[in-house]
Formats: sequence, C-alpha cells, structure tokens
Amino acid sequence: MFLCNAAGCKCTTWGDLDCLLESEANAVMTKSCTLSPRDGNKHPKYHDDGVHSINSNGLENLGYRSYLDWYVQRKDKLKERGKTFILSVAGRSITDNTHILREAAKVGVERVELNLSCPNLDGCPVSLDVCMYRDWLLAILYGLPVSLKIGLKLPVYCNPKDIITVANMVKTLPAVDSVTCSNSLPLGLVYRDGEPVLERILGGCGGGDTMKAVVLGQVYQFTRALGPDSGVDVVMCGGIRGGRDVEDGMKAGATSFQVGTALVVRGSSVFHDIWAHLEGDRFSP
Ligand code: RRO
Repeated sequence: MFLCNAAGCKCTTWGDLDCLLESEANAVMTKSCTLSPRDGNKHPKYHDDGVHSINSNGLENLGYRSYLDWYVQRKDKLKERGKTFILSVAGRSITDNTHILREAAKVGVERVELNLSCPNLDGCPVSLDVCMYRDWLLAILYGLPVSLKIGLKLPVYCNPKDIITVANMVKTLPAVDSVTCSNSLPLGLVYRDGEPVLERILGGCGGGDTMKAVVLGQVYQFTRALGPDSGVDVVMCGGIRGGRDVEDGMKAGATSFQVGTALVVRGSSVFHDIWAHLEGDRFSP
C-alpha cells in the first residue's frame, strides 16, 4: 500500500520533495513533468476555501531532467527511509513521453505515473478520448524498458462504457500495474465577491466531499471492471482528508492512496494522522 502525495500537490520544487522525503508518506511523487521546464498559467491559479479546491496551474514544472537529478541525489536517502520514488510524467507528445520514460529507466527509476489527464491544457485531455488514449498508450509503452512499472492517472469518466473499455485495455498492457482515480474535474468555475477566483477563469476541481464521492464511484467501478485477478491496483486520489476517507476507499476497492488538497492545507502531518487512524483500527478490538 502506498500512501503519498497526489501529483501536483507540494511536489514541484526540490524543497517540496525534500519535505515529502522527511514525511511519513511511504512514496514521493513528483509534479507531473514535461520535456522542458514550464512556468504554467498566470496567477491566481489556485484557490481553496474549504469547500472548493480549484486550480489552473497549467503544468508548471522544473522539467523532467531536474526531477531525475533530485532522484539521483536522494536515491540513498529514499532507500534508507524505505520510500518509493514515483516520477509523474505528462509529456506533451508521444515522443516526449517515450523519451522521458527511457531517461527515467536509465537512472534507475522504477515507478512512473503517466498523466494524460491534465484538465488545464487546451483541448480534450488525451485520456478522455478513449480511442486516442489507446493509441498513445500503445505507442508510448511499446518497447519500454522492462524495469519500469507504470501507473495511469485517469480522468473522471462519466460514461460507464468508457470505464469498461479503459479497464479492458489496461489489462492488456503488461507494464501497467495501477490506475489512479482520479484527476481533478475539468472546466470548473468559482466566483468570490463576484469575480472568478482564477485568472484563466476555468480550472480543475479537486478535493472536498463531492470529489470524494465522485472518486469513490470511479474506484468502485474500476475495481469491478478490472476484476479480482487483473494484477492492476486501484489508487484513490481526491477528497482524502483523513483515515476514515481511506477506509471508505478500501471498501470501494482502493489499495493505495494519494492526498492532495489536505496536504496543501494541513501539511505532511496528514500522513501521520492517517497512519495513526489505520493502526488504531488494526489494534482495536
Ligand atoms: O498542472 C496542472 O494544471 C494540473 C495537472 Br498537470 C493535473 O494533472 N491536474 C490538475 O488539476 N492540474
């Protein structure tokens, strides 16, 4: 079971990653990275008021090379602390993604989360168009170094047929051993004092009780669509504030958990609280 940050939350700078290394998360996830560094969209691009969490970050990141450099420099510490490094990859083309994955494998990265579901780029996220998603995945994963394990960061699918199609496809992709449900919901709009809270107006909605319900529904459906012997884990991401939310995720079928908004709001003590809750449960009569 992995308990770690959601890609994009407190994981963009080396300082952020160093904090995660010192936290009680048992994995460290990077910000989704591209071939070259990106500044992302204009500020304000994040808003959280306890009810809504919305962002239009726009894939701000240091570029994949910087995250690989951090990994190489911290490899021994990660090992000492028993932590898994997960490179979140959001290349803008098939060739960008192939290149990043090969370079990651060369320096010993073992686990990647492939994010083709960013809600804040122009046009439809690749993973929402399931035919295009299949073409991209086949092209990216073909000839991949065998050492790499791949998780897929999925969007929210509102059509149950898409869930069946994606689950069946995932089962045929040997490198893929997990799916993460889910990325933030695209095209949200929040006003404060009559003004949009984001410079770009629209953004991805994550966190909160509604997102938790949506994500639990995705976890539940993917767990059933994959079946018990698929060897593909379902990871819950969205609306986790504490141990009770993790328990609900387990009931729906999740085996790993990523914390986003609650990590931004409360800091890494959230991991301690979740472990304490789960340990308490384990030893309670
Ligand atoms: O950077 C972002 O705007 C972003 C990404 Br890559 C993502 O996957 N999900 C999200 O809510 N924001």
